[in-house]
Amino acid sequence: MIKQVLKGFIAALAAGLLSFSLGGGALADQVIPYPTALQNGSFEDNAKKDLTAATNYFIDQPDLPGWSTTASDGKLELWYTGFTPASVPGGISFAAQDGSWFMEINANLPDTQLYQDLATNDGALYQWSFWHRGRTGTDTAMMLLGPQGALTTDDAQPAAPGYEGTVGGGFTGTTGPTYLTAQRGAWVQHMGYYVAEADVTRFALYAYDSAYTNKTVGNLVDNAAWTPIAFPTAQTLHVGDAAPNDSTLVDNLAAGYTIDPQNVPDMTAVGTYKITVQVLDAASGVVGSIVSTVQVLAAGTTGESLPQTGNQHSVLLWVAVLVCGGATAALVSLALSRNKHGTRRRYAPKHGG
Ligand SMILES: [Ca+2]
Repeated sequence: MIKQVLKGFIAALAAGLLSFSLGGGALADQVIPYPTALQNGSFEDNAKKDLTAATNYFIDQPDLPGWSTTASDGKLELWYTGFTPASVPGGISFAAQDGSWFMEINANLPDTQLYQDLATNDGALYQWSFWHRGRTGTDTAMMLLGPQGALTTDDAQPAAPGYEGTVGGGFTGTTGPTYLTAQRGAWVQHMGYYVAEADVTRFALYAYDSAYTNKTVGNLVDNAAWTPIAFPTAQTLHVGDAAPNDSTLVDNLAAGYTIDPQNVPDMTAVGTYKITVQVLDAASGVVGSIVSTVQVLAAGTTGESLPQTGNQHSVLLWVAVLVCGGATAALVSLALSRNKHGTRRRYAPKHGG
């Protein structure tokens, strides 16, 4: 029986590497406890969702699936469409930008962030966006993105040109690509691009300043989004091969985007080449870059890598079988390798007894 099982392993090895992949969902649920997609970006799923009064609520963090706050009291401020605050500013009705519900970034405490932690592909390009509106005048928010953990204004992301927002008359605050402004009169969308620097990224909306004396008042937000745009790849070729095709230098390219690799190797020398791949939007503007890897081996050598396939992580099983005196004797090691860059890890067979 054991001999038959070992024969099966040997047959599998002869046929090629034992390999399978985990889908993004399985990875998020079972390996990293964070989702890859932004949850509840329009705030429609909340503990008050069956109510229709045009008012606001101070709710506890667990009452808004997906979102957390840095506020020490754990409170979040939820607004229903059509809410007309009695006094601040008074007489002005605020409709949701999307659906029926929206938020103030702050509830009771200033300088707080409304955030989610998301599973990300280190090195991949993402698009972020959210809708923003002032409450009493021009409010200023920031999009903070960085590896999971406390974020500061150093993590503020620049908006793409035209997505910084607008300021009203008399505004004296700071302006610039990271200072995302919105007036009271209308919702504006802020949008930009970010290359993930870790396997878990914090997506945080930060209330930087408001037009009101009490800085917890203002910075209405709705309809936040997080979209994968392009993932880097890793591949192995040989000296003398044709230069890698552009299509092999990117994975999961979002619809409407194209790429422009910058420094493709000429395939005349052995080496590991980091290729900067510019990503362009439908208007042919460069929105960001990813870095793909091409390992060039000497002609005739055995390949060492597997190409990365989308948002999946290959799991490679290596089974070393000890052969003693011509007879298969024992299964001596089983090694499991998970490497998101797709580089195969080699395990030397262990010989013994
Ligand atoms: Ca909404």
